[in-house]
Amino acid sequence: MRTDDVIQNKSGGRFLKGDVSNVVLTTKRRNLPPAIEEELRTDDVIQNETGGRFLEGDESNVVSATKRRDHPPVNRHRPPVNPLGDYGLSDRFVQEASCYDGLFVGRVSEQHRDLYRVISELGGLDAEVSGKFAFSAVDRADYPAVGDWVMIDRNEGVSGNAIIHQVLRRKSVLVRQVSGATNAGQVIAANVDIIFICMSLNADFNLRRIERYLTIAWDSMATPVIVLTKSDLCNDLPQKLSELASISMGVDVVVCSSESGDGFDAIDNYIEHGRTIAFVGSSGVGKSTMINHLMGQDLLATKSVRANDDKGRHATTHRQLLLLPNGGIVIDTPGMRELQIYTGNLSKTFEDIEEIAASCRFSDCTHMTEPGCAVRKAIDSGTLSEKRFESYQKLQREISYDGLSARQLENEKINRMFGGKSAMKQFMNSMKKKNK
Ligand SMILES: Nc1nc2c(ncn2[C@@H]2O[C@H](COP(=O)(O)OP(=O)(O)O)[C@@H](O)[C@H]2O)c(=O)[nH]1
Ligand SMILES: [Mg+2]
Ligand SMILES: [Zn+2]
Repeated sequence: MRTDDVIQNKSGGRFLKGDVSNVVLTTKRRNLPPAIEEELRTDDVIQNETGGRFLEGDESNVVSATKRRDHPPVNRHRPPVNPLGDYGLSDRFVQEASCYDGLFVGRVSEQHRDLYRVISELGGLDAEVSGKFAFSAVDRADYPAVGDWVMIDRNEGVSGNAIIHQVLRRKSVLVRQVSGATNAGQVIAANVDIIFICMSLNADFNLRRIERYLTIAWDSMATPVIVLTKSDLCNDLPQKLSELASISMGVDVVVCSSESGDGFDAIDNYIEHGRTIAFVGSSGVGKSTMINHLMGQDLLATKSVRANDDKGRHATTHRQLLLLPNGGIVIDTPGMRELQIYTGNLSKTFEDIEEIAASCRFSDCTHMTEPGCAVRKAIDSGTLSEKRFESYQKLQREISYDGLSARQLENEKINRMFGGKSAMKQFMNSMKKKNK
């Protein structure tokens, strides 16, 4: 901490007292991990000054601006609009960003291997992570992903790539397991509010796949919506919808066609200024076509589908974040051939099964051969589909941590952190010595 920071901090504290935005800040701080808490403390005034700049034009500002009227007027010389507000920069990120003196906040809009496209207040920049960042990254998931808010060293595209120094805490993150690797998560998109789980109403329609997507969606902290595409190609919609109803508890379902334009009124209801929607689903279901429709132009490449085969080849090759002309943000993703689950929230997706299982005679029933198994009974009587139960079991096995006992979980954590128990003991001992 530099000495001028301290002085700023002291005088800043006085200002903050009368400022309502401080109340928000104090409340928010409680949820911050210790490391960030530490950083915040030294930077109160910067919060007040640069933080204010971002607030203008931000939707969350509407509330605080009203509150502020009975307080000293805020700086009138701030730019009247905040372009990053359109990209979803909310109070939460403004507060965190203001901890980084001398850096600028931006949102990752594209990723091409190690090169990122970042939208800053003054426009788009090519960027890469700093050496220090790369060195301290433990996991692939620590790296910036599309949708992330990052701190960069410049605001304009002068002299080479901008340098990304920090990824701000994600409010939601959509992760999938990288094929082959154990426990290596790949971030599909970050800071997403709504996930459109897209599935076409012809050959692609598959309930088990929707369960898969729902499971990672619920775990991401974003809200899933099931979007059934290509309704123009479907002639048994009622049948499909009733099948879907058995697995989509509590999730909105929208039926649409980019061909006829049907259902886009319903899609529009989810679009809102500053809100981010990620489109996920198999390749060829029509994600990019939908986004083009919403953009009002053929911005994204789409692939024509071969006759009698709705697979289509990959047209979307990378994830991309776009601003819709009337507000709202969308993220297009390439189709994922195999969607493995990194972590997932099965309880939400399979609420029905867990409810039935609650009346099994044994609380640790595996629903295989135990007497008094309510799940088996439900399957036998036809109230629960065997297929759905199998899907539940399969996903349960895939999820690396779920289903492990508390002790196994603890061991798993130790393995991840230290590489094993003896390594942990060594580490503990060396810490003890140091503290003497
Ligand atoms: N019949 C029909 N075809 C569609 C519709 N939406 C997309 N397609 C076609 O499906 C193919 C794949 O679409 P695309 O947007 O590239 O799928 P993505 O891989 O999910 O992005 C393209 O040939 C589109 O023209 C639709 O609503 N109806
Ligand atoms: Mg596409
Ligand atoms: Zn049971």
